Amino acid sequence: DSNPVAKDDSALETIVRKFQDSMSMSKKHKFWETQPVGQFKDVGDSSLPEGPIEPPTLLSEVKQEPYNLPSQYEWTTCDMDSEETCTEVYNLLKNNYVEDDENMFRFNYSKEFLRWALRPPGYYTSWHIGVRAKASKKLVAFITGVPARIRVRDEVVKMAEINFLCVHKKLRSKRLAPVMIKEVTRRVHLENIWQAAYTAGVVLPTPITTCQYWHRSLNPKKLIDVGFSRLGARMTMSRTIKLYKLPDSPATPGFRKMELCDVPAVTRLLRNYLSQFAVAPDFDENDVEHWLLPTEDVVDSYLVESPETHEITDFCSFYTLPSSILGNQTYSTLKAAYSYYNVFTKTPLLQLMNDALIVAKQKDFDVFNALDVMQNETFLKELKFGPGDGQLHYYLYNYRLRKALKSSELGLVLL
Ligand code: MYA
Repeated sequence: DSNPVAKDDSALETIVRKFQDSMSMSKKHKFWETQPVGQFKDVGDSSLPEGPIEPPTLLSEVKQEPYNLPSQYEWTTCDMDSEETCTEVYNLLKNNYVEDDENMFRFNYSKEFLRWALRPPGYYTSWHIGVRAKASKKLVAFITGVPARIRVRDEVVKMAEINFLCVHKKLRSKRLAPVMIKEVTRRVHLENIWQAAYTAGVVLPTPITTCQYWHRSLNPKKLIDVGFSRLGARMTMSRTIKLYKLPDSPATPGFRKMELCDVPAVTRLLRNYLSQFAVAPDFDENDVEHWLLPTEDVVDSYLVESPETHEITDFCSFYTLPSSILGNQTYSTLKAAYSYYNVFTKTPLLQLMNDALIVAKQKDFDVFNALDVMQNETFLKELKFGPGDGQLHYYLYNYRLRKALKSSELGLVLL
């Protein structure tokens, strides 16, 4: 998951949000208080050790039957290979998944994206969990996990990345989400995996870090027309269009699309780069081939190959995640690119990301989004990104960190 598409932030919205977050820290979490996650009461207690909160149990002690659902509903495993099932999942999410705070936009993950996100190396079909109404067989809820190796400081931990938790709008607030979370946990445990990573726009016990979304307008007129951004003070439309204008083609010599033969070099580059962050994926060549080799309308990756030495020195990538525009006469979709993994050794990061903006513009994206993770803060303001109102909280399940990270210490981007 992630977070709402976010629009221009204002100082007042920031204050209101900080107040709401502090209120939600004092709120009771009937479900989350029972789970092995960092609890709010323990924030600041540096005597607690880093690492797993609970030890693994014997596999024979893991509950063998699924959790009980309310009697009108049944579990289903969603085979994303099936065109029919994939369409059902796509439609559930298209109509019921994450919206921004003002309900102007809703994520519209494509079917190809969902297949990519849910079928990485070593994936388990049993972790793609749906709930159907028994009578109509209609898909009404969904949650997924995919396996990942995530390094936390010096330890590489096998985890599940949990995403796409969704309950149909008509079935909200009936405590279905906790049952779904317990069921995915059970199925992850059955594979002898005891930790998980996930993100959410809501504050739960307890974020390992909180990130902010930043947005770089590529098509400012459309963004203003649909209410994604506002015309700045003392700005006209034509000045705004000029402000965000970009060159027609990338500036860096040797900048080109990543290809299959680049997988070993990109893996080395990325592994070396990610080693500086406290929490980051431990990617091998298979992971890089899956997650970073370009897939049309899903993920784009570019690199810099030195024209002299043919050495691969820099890399940038972004994924495609459109949002439906709710209730606009003229436009139905916002085409958004999301910054993914970027590595620089020779090309300045600012120049590399400016080239990423240029290719995103060539591909007709309306906006380029980035979190303030890794070294992104060093280019956001300079490249005319503006802060959004979307916060994204990162969480680990059954793994404690002594204290929260700065967003720049995080080397992990979830979809
Ligand atoms: S984040 C994206 C989440 N999806 C959306 O925002 C889409 C739109 N919203 C919905 O579909 C529903 O509102 C959802 C909640 C399904 C979110 N993460 O059933 P309820 C807690 C975790 O009455 P509903 C993503 O996909 C809430 O605090 N918990 O509520 C990552 C309360 O618990 P407590 C959440 O609104 C998901 C309880 O649920 C979230 O009908 C990671 C209320 O349940 C949330 N986003 O349904 C999941 N929202 O009383 C955790 C609400 O304690 C994975 N809640 O406060 C954990 C690791 C598992 C694997 C472990 C392996 C070892």
